[in-house]
Amino acid sequence: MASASPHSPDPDSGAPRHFPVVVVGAGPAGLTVGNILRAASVECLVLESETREFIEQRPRAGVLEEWAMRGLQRRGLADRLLERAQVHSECEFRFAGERYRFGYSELTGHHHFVYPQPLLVTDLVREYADVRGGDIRFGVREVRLHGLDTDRPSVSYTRPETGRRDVVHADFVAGCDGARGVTRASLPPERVHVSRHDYGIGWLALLAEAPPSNDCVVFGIHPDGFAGHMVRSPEVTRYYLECPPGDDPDNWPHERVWAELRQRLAAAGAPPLTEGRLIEKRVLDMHNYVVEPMRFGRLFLAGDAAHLAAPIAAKGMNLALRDAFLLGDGLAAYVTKGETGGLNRYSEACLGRVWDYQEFSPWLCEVYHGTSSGDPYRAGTTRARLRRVFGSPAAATAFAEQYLGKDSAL
Ligand code: RFL
Repeated sequence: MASASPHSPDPDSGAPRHFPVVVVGAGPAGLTVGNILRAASVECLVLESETREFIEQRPRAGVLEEWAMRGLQRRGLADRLLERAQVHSECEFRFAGERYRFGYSELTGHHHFVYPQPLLVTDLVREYADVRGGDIRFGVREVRLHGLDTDRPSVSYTRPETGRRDVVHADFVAGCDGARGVTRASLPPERVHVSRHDYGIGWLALLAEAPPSNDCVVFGIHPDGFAGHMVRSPEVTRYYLECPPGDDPDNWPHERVWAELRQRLAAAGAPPLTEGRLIEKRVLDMHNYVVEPMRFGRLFLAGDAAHLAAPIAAKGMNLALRDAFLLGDGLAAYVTKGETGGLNRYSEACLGRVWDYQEFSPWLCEVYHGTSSGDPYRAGTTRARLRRVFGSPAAATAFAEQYLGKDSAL
């Protein structure tokens, strides 16, 4: 624990404590909400099931949209990001043995920022716990939510050190515990609607201890299956390979991975792939979902807890940050000034953008996978989409706007 609320009893006394906000989950969403609240001098408690070391190293996303970076910057959360992130302005499609550069910054004036998620989480934890004096408990077990539709909800959890069960009272609970958390599961099924889309494909997600093999992101569209090359850092590169859903990563030994990557990313004049040890190899279950509304009583869901976007268009962390900006600002305005507007509008304000990105994801997924589907009709429509993006300035600009994410002043 980093600090105790001055208004609460001794945390070890066993007496229930009260926080205006309890945040479940210390990912990008939960830590951003916590940081916004601490900047407004609102007491909050963040509960995280993993250790600090674990969350600071968990590899995942890497691409931040420009509005998300600016939103972090406005809240004093982007100093290290701005020093260390790579700024990208192009991506590359490879198909039929050719390379096609797509300069999205030239079309829109906006960029992508490449900053690995573990670095962002490290920055956010440091700022929340060490700089802004926020209260955070790592390694908690069996988190349970109670009385969400009352004015006095509470959260109980088991402390890792003692095995003791603690109860904290709250005015609000922020459910930021990701796709496998408990907060979404606490919603009464009859009060929410969950929409789901399964892509029917798998992706082998790889991290290679190797420098990038190209100066930008590459999408390899190939009859044998999609392959992706994602820049992460000068030492580590993320790759993806389309595979059957539910495939076993053990079916993909080092030699097979690199042979498939070379084959699917091949194009005239392309630099050779720089191979390296594979430090992560997992098969992703490619699906999306959206929970509506994102609020139930005193519980507000944010990030992957509320909506999932398979990493096809690199949107998940960006959406998690957008929710967190809206929720953090809404909670701070309510607790410090009694303003209810932000919280009342929260779910609707988030869901517009969520559905916008959800719509783009299957569209792009079809561009990646139509050629390898074995269906000549889907392969034909994929070629038509690519021809349009590279042949029509209007289509190129529309694609660039969706790929980069809409600009917004959050
Ligand atoms: P997170 O990051 O999953 O954080 C949730 C936190 O809650 C904790 N937790 C609990 N804590 C207490 N009690 C419980 N019962 C709990 N259950 C879970 C977890 O340990 C964790 O610390 O959710 P958040 O904050 O909503 O952030 C979402 C993003 O992490 C996610 O959308 C992105 O990683 C998705 N994603 C990408 N998004 C992008 O915007 N750009 C990308 O380039 C990108 N690449 C990716 C990705 C996701 C990937 N995977 C692993 C699916 C690449 C990959 C491979």
